[in-house]
Amino acid sequence: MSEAALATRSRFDAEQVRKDFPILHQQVHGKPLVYLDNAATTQKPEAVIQAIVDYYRNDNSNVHRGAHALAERATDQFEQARVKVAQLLNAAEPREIIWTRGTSESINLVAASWGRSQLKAGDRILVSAMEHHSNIVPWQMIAEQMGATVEPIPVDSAGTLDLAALEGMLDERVRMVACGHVSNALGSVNPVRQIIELAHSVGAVCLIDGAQAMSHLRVDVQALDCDFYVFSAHKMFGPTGVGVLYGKAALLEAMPPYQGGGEMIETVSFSGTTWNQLPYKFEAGTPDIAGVIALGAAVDYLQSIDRDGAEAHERDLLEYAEAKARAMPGITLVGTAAERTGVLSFLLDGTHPHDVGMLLDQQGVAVRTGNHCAQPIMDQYGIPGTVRASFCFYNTRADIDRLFEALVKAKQFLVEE
Ligand code: 7TS
Repeated sequence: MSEAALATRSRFDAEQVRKDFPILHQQVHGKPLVYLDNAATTQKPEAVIQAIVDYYRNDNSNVHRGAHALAERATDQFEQARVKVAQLLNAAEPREIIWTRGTSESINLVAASWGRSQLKAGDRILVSAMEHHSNIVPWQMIAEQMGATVEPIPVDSAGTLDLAALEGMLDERVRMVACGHVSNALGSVNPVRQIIELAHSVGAVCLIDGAQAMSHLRVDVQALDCDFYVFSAHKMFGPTGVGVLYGKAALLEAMPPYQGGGEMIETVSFSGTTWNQLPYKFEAGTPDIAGVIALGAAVDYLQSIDRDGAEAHERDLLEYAEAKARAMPGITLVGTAAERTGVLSFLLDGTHPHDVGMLLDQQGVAVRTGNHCAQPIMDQYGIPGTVRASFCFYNTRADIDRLFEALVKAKQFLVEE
């Protein structure tokens, strides 16, 4: 590591940051909690929890409707959150930020609305072989309706996407390339800039699933030139039930509404209804107002920490964990791509991941086991799933020591006795 990188790392104080997350300071099964399931959902800092409480205590009201002070305060904060997310992503305009329920709904929205209006029989949709089901199934659903196909972009045994293979698959019938920024199952960081460029070279549109990227990496949608970028608030320190769809304004303008209801209309009559402008065209019904405002608080939180330091710290955690895994006999790593973040996926030879997960939990260590909703890549590797430890900047080397102490005990129990 360079001296500059070391200096940055030393500025990042994970122990101090941990104090912002009240949930981390508890015992589970009589042991201090080690939370290594951050890819499933990150924990929430006090400021985010407080934003939800403050909203319901002081400002609860519907947005964009009431002619009173509370409604005005709620609307101001709700729209301020949109501006914050637009700034975080460097979107050209706040109206390019659409609130959804999460990554899954964002992808379903694009698949249904863009897909219904743009796809025709014979069109092709490419998704990487390591996608989360949320970035496969909505495409299969719309492809079936429109007579299009969904094809996997090959991924090698290390978990690296095969860019040359993608290039070879491209032709003018490819209309959508949908790819994760970071794999939730393997931790691979995909070369999204090149993927987007390749998609554009044949006139295809590109959707990037940023669910696993937002807590680890900084994202600039204009620099990436990406058409759609989607993520969930709950995987970046915000609440569950809220997600983001970023879309280029021109694409969103051309898309029909996804759901009908209040807010998304301009005028309604039995002779014909007209749509509201962006972003409201895609926001039918009363949204999760508290959740959106709390996502705004999560963005403030992210902007307040030393991101360079956090990234260096997370790199250190992954390297430290990987070195420990390689030094422990009987561990097989799943996902060893050169570019990775946040995830150590592995098997303990001769055991089932679920049994390992249970024994870790009993020792206070929270991980996830299973196929991580990425069954195709697990099938390709011929395994039912993995044990996944997923990291955040509030984790420490001590957490990883606890993980491996617990693994040694699990191994003794499952393999050696
Ligand atoms: N895409 C990726 C890459 C994900 O990791 C997830 C959730 C989703 C989409 C769906 O997000 P949601 O908020 O709409 O549910 N991934 C995981 C996980 O790895 N463990 O639990 C949920």
